[in-house]
Amino acid sequence: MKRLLAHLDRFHVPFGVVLLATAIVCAVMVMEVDRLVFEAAVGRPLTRQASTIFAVSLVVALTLGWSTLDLVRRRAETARLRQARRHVLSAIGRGAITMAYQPIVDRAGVLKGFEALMRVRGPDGIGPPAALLADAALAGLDGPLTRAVLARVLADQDATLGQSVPITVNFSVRAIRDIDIDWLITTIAGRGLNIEVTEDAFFDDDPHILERLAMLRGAGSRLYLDDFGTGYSSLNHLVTMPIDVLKIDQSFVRQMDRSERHRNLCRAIIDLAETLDLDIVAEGIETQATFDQLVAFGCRGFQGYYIARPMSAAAAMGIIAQSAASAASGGMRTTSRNADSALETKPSARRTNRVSTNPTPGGMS
Ligand code: G
Ligand code: MN
Repeated sequence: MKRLLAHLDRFHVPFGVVLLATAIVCAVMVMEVDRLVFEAAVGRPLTRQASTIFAVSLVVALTLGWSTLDLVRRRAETARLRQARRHVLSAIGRGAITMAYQPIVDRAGVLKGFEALMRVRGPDGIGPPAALLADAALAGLDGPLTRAVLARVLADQDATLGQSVPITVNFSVRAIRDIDIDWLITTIAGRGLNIEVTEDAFFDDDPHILERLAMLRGAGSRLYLDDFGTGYSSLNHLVTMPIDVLKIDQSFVRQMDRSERHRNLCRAIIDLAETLDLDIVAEGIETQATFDQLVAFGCRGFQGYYIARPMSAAAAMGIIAQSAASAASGGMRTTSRNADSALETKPSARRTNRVSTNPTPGGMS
């Protein structure tokens, strides 16, 4: 059967032909059934020839029917894969990958860095990357896509952002597995580029992935564990894996204002990070109340629409320049134990926040 399917596939036998053959065999089978029923009804002994034809045609019809279905399924899969591949390669080829940068600040509103977020330039403007990421995963093109992202980030650093402010880049497990590790290490080392991975990077304890993550860390990248609390990792991973920073998932943070359970959960994650000597960033902060609450819990990094929306490299450059100017004029402390007074006396958080409420110049969320 496998060989028959392979032949049909190899010679690209049109479905029409396979279907026609199936139909003819089915017709023969129905005629034979009809004859057998008639013979049984009139009490005539069943002829061996009729039973044999019936049995053979039944087997052939089932085989052909099954092969047809399997062929249709496999060809649809191949077509989908080809389409995904074309989608990703053409996006890379025509330079449609662009980056948005979302600030991460400390409790005093002082800029700590940016998360680089992929965006895709299309005919209707700049859009989210979800479809492209899904197609890259399907077509096994995570590596090339991530290389294109890194190329964009490097170009943005060279053109506008510089290397004074740390930037985190998101990596899928497949990208970490597929990408040329020597190239990656040379590319990110010394450029202030950090790596954000989700918990599935540690899910199967793949020694190859862990080894690569450790190498990147050795080269100077900080390792962020993204969407913490939503993946599959066991708490054991937090102590055995090479991680520097936990990022509390935005689905928890966004519910803090409404739900005491979520507030408690966020506080517990912050305490856990503190206990394990990990840095901690909350993402998805959308309100002042959430921000204040997280400050009270001892959170150290803050990211979300309330702080600033993801923005173009040019707009991010503006924030870096403002931040450098405030630091130079002594108007900004990098550590403060009292967030409220820090916010009153330090305009940086509000200034950054103005970008969030007025996304038009560089807004790319
Ligand atoms: O989990 P990850 O870091 O990959 O999520 C980043 C995504 O979340 C980005 O696409 C970004 O636009 C979006 N995002 C960032 N901050 C906020 C926020 O405060 N609220 C919401 N709803 N989405 C946000
Ligand atoms: Mn992320």
